Amino acid sequence: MKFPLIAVSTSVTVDKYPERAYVNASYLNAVQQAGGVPVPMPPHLSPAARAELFKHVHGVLLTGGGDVDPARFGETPHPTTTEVSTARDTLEIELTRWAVEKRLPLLAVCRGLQVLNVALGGSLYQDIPSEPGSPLDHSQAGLQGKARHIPTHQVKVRDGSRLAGILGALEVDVNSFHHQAIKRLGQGLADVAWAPDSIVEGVELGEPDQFVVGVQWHPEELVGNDRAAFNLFAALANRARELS
Ligand SMILES: [Mn+2]
Repeated sequence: MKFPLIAVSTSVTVDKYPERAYVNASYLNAVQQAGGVPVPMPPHLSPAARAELFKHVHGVLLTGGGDVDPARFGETPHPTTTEVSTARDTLEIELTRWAVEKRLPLLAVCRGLQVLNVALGGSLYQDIPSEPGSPLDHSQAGLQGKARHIPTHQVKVRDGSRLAGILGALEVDVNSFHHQAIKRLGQGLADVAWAPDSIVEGVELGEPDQFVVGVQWHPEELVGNDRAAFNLFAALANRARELS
């Protein structure tokens, strides 16, 4: 039994002293529950350190967090734009392109899905209530603090998609903490899951032999009592194990 190494991107504090790199423990727990060894990769790693780590990891998990800089897809920032880190964007876009090129399995969560999309040339709605507008609350407003594991909207998954196969379901109830969403899809990405308001909630790279999957919700918070959520991490770890 091998333990694949999974690169896990981290958040960074923005405009706070001291500057910190950090990652929610739920991601680290989920990767380990699935049999992988999480390797946090903060944007503070030097190019040489990154290159060295890239050589050793077998899979990539892009985590949630602040907004991708709208300049990355040619737009000026909406007033609600929050926690933009150029260093984090750069590292994660690099990780994404590297994983795609090297055909390493990649699971992208929330902001991660947005990074994946932008790294492949796509664009984002910067603030769902403003554009495209939606009657659905994607921020779980009113459910604060420890309620991150409570699902608040449904997602429908395309039958026959890789994501449907992994989840083992065509409908899942999900938690939701995002105000951005996919607008134009990145090169080679297919949208394969949607909220009831048609916001894209899942994507995958079209090529059948490549494991690149993104979800807009937060399965890392659900793995304890949601088989479909656990299956996402298990699929990542299992695919990575084949390369370890
Ligand atoms: Mn949502």
